[in-house]
Amino acid sequence: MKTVYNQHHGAHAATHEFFRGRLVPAFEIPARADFVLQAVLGAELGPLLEPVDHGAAPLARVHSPAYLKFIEGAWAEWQALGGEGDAFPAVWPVRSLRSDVVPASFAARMGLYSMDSGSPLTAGVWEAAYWGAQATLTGLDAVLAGERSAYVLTRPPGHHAGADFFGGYCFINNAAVAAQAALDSGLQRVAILDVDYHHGNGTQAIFYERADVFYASVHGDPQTEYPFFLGHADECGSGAGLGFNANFPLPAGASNADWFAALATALERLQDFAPELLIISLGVDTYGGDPISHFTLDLPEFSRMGQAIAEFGAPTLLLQEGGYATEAIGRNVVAVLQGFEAG
Ligand code: SP5
Ligand code: ZN
Repeated sequence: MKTVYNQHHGAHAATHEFFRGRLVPAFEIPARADFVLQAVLGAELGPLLEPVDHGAAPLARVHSPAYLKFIEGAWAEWQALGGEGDAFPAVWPVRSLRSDVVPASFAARMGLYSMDSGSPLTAGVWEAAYWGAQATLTGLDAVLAGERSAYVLTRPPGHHAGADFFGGYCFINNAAVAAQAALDSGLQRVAILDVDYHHGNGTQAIFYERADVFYASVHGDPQTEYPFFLGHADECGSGAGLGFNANFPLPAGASNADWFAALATALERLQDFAPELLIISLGVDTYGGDPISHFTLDLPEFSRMGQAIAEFGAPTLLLQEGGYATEAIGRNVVAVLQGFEAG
């Protein structure tokens, strides 16, 4: 399997994030991708590709121009204000407040264009996220050209980012960019299967009213797990998109048997959709040793996951999302990819 490696990922290097009233060391760090790269190279999975620049237009197919402009220039604005350290939002336009007026204040726009205070915005966030989307598009090119699969090794992740907001460590929604680019290249039906521990609220929202992208996700129940405000089982799509969204929330601590039962149901729903392309939001924070998540998958399960995805039988683009047990991410990802190759 070809791996497209976003070698710009290290430009985004947060030091801290907020947790229970304190700044704690950031979880979403460059070492995550470094460990995966070492594991991918060590496993001799296949060639390593560099991202090819497709420009910003494919990003603007899913994100608003105002949001993209904001993210691109946010660090310079923060610096001009004398910001020290990473930038965090602190105020949001919740119910009864207006989000249709774009404020002049940078602090206000940080809130307008974000969903949480847990996603530090850094000096290199645009460089890393832009090239992550380019790596994604390069991986898509390989699959559209006839490869059975490709894996995109990138960070920051993408699936929490919406059309006009960042959050959950995500800034550009790579899965959404890939799905839209695939449709723009002539495909009719694209499936996104999200196996990250967290529900991919951004991806779901972007395609919620559309019948050309089916979003299915197995994740920790939002009653207790981030992102809390989306990802329930009764979210089935709306309008033309009704019936093209399927969520399989599981309680924190769910057994591996329950996880695979949910995966099987999700894959059945996607099989009925008969997609021409399968995009996997591949978070490995479902790992038992993950520091912020509560499922119990380990190497045999990651391998079995890869096999199940391969047996689906569609051209498959695998995109790196979460996974925070830094030293273990590499072997967990490689287990999925090798399971796929064997499947
Ligand atoms: C892509 C992805 O996996 N994003 C996850 C975002 C999770 N945000 C909430 C993080 C809460 C951190 N909790 C720290 C627990 C320390 N014991
Ligand atoms: Zn996650």
